[in-house]
Amino acid sequence: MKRRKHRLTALLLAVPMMLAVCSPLALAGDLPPIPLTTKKTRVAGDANADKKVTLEDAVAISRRLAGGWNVEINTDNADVNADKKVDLKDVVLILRYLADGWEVTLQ
Ligand SMILES: [Ca+2]
Ligand SMILES: [Ca+2]
Repeated sequence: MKRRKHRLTALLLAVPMMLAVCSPLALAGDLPPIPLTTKKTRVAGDANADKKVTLEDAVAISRRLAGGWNVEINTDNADVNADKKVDLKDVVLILRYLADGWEVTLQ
């Protein structure tokens, strides 16, 4: 039952993210520039550098990966599994982190 709840939560998080990624209204120029981080200011998962880890971060990374949007991300923050690359694994980890209950630690 608990596992089903987590899957439902992840699905509920994924649907608006995909809509945001695919929306024709979500064009370049709608996001502010992303500041660089230092080790002191790094927040794992905070791809848009607003000091919070939210669905917007997963959307920003997804847009960047999809191409076609002029989206800047903070790659240090976005690489949440510390494998030196930003890819869909990082997006999934952020979504699982936000869904809670997956015991995900963002690195
Ligand atoms: Ca953020
Ligand atoms: Ca990564």
